[in-house]
Amino acid sequence: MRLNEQLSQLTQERFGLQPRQCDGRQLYEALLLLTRRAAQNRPAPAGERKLYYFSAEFLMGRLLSNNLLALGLYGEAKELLADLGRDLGALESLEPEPSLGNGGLGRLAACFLDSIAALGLPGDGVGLNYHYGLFKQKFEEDRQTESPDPWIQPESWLIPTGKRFTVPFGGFDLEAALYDIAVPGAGSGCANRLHLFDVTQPAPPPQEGISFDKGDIAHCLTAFLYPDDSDDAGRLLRVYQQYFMVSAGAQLILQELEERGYAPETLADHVVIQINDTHPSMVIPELIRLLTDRGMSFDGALDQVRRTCAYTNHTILAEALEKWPLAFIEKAAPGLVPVIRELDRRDKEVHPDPATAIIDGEDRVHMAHMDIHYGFSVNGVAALHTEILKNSELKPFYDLYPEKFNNKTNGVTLRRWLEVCNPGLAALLDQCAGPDWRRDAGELEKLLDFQEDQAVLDRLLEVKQDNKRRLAAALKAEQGLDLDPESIFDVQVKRLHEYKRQQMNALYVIRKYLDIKAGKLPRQPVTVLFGAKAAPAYVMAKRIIHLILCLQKLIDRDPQVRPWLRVAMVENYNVTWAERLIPACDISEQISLASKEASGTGNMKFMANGAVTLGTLDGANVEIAQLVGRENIFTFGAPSGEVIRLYRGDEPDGRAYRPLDYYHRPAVEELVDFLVSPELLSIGDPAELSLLWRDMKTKDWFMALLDTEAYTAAKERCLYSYGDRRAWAKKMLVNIAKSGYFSSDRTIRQYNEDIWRLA
Ligand code: 26Q
Repeated sequence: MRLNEQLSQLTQERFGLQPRQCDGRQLYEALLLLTRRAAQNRPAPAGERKLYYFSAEFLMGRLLSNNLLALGLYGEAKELLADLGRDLGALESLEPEPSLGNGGLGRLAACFLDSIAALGLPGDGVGLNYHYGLFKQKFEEDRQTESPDPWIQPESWLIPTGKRFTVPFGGFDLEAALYDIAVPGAGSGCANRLHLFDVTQPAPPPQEGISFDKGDIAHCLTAFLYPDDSDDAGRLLRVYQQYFMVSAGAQLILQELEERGYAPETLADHVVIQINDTHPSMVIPELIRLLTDRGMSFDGALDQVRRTCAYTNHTILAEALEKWPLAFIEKAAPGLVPVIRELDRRDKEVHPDPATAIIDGEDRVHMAHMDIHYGFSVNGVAALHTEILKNSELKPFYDLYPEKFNNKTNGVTLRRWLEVCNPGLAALLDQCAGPDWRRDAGELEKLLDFQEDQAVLDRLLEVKQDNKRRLAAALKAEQGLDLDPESIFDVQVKRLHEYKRQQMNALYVIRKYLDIKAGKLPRQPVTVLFGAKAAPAYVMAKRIIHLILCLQKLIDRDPQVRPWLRVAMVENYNVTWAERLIPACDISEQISLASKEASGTGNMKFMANGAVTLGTLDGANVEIAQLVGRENIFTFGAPSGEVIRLYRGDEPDGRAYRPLDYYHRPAVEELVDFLVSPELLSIGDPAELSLLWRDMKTKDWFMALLDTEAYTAAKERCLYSYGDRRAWAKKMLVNIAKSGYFSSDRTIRQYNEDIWRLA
C-alpha cells in the first residue's frame, strides 16, 4: 500500500479524519505510527554472531526524518505532505528530542547504530530508558538553570516488548521491563533494535528542579541520565543504574542465545559485546555469574566471557576514569563481589604491579582495568588518542597485552549530518559527485575535480548563505537572538568543559572587543556562536557560561561594537540545534588542549558541511589536518607531547606549567583582567567573575593561557582569509570532499573487520 493510502487509513481509524482535516499534531502522530510500524516490520539482519553495543548513553536526536530516510520513504512523505500544504520539518518540530546522552559518547553510539543497520550487520544497542534524559537548559540572569526534559509521550518511538528480567540488587530484586526502538538501516532492508530497560513503576515527574529521591531506587532508577554525582547517594544510584542495565542486558543475551538454539558454552562464537567506555563494565562479572549459575565452571565461563567482551576508551581525563568503592558494589550488586574478587586474585597472581590492579589498596574497583585484563580488545577513538593510551595513559597494560590494542577513529553518519540536515548541499553533491556517496562516502572525493569550477564554488557559498539565514531566522523566532547572516559565523558547540577551552574563545572575544573600541576594525563582521551545557555541579563551567553571557550583553548594548562583533550563546544546545548550527557554520572551533579531546565528532560534522576548522592538533583534528592539507585548516598551539611533559613537569628544563608566566604577557594580561573590569562587573556577578579571574590566572588546569597568543594569531589569519571568497570556497570544497573518511560506515566496517567479525 502506498504511503498516502496508509496515512488516510490510519488517520481515519485513529481520529475519524482525513489527513487533510488533521491538525499538525495528529499528522505527526500518524506519521510516527506509520514509520514505527514500517521499521518494526523489517527483518533483523542474519548472521551467526551478533553484536550487542552496551552504552549508558544513546543520544538519538529526533527520529522521524531519519527513519523515513532509512526506510526509503523520505521523498514520498515530503511530497505527500506538500500536497496537504504541510512541511515535514514543521511537523517534526513537534517531536520531543530523546536526549538520552551527555554528548560525544552518546551521539557516537547513535551514529554507530545507524551505520550497523545500514551495513546490514546484526547488532543491537543495550541501554537505559531514562525518562528525562539530559536536563533542559535555560539562561536566567546570565546564568544556566536546569529543568527536567521529558520526552516520552503516549505515542513515542518506544515499542513495549513485554519482556521482563529480574535484577538481584542487595536486599531486593527489581524487575527490568524491556522497550525497543527499531533502527532501520538505510539501503539494507533490515532493522536492528535499541533495547532500553526501564523500571516497571517509574516515579511521577519531580515538582521542581531536577532533583528527586535518590534513595528510592525502585521508582527513580531510570528517572535521569547520570544524576548529580556530587554526593554519595548520587554516585551509588549510578552504580545501581549500571548494574540494572548490564544484568538485564546479559540476561537478554543469554535468552536470545538459547532462542537461536545455541548452548551457553558457545557464547563467544555467537555473541560479541562492545563496552562503550566503562559504564557497562560490570557486564563482565555479571555474565560470569550468570554462566556459572547455569552450571558452567568458573574457568569455562571466564574463557567464554573474555572472548566475548571488547572495550572502547573515550577519555584520558583522570576524573572520568571510573573507580567504584567495592562497598558500593557490595550494596548494589552483592552477587558480583565474589566474582570481581576472584578476577582480581587471578590477575594479581600473574601481574603483581599495583598499576594494573583491578582492586586497589583502598578497595576500589578500577573498571577499565577489569575490561583490559578480561576483554579481548581495547580501542581508542582517534589515532593520536590510541597512541597516547599505548605510550602513556595505559602503558603498563600495553606492555602486557600489545595485541589487544587497536585504533578505531570515530565517524559520524552522513545520512543525518549531511543528507537530512543540509539538503541544499546534498543536492549539490549529487550533481557533482553522483548519488553514491550515501553508500560509499569515499565518493565525495569526486568533488575535488570541481576546485576550479566557479559555478560550483559560487553554489557552495550560496548554500552556506542560505543555511546561515535559516539559522538566524530560527534563533530569532525561538530565542529572540539577533544575528547578522552576512557576518562570519564562528561556532563552538559542545559540552562545557575547561579542557575544551570555551574560556579561551571568550578571551578572543575580549581581544576583538578591545580592538574595535580602540578603532581597529576587522575586515569583516564576525559572530561568535556558543552552545554548551555545563554539568549542574560543575562550578567553573557555570562561571564560564556566565562570562560568555555577560560578554554577549555587553556587546549587544554597544552600538560601536555591535556592527562588527556579536556573541550569541544558544540556549539548550542539543542534537536538534546542532542540525541547524552545523550547516550554517563558517569556522569550526576545535580548540581543546592537545591530548585531552580523545577524538571529537562535531569536528567531523562541521567539516562535512563545509566549515573550515580552527583547531589544535588534538584528537581527530590531527587526521583532519592530514587529509585536507595545511592550506585548508588553521592549526595552532602546543602539541600533545609538550602538554603531556608539562603535566609531568619534566620538560627538558624541568619546567612545569605556571599560568602566571603566561598571564604576565601584555597581550594576555589585559584580556584576563577584563573579567574584573568596571564594564563587565557592572553587568555580571562580581563575586563569580572575580573567582573566575583568579582561577584563570592561578590554576588554569587546562592551560588556556599557554595557547592564548597562538590562538589569537591563528584566528586572525583565519578570519582574514575568509575575505578571499574564492579561496575560502575552495577550502570548503576540499573539506567536504575529504570528509568521507569520517563516515561512521567506515568506522563500523573497521570494528567489524578487526573486532566483531560478524560476517
Ligand atoms: C564517569 C564517571 C562518573 C561520572 C561520569 C562519568 C562519565 C560520563 C560521561 C564519563 C564520561 C562521559 C562521556 C564521555 C564522552 O562523551 N567522551 C567523548 O567521547 C567521544 C566519542 O568517542 C569523543 O569524540 C570525545 O572526544 C570524548 O570526549
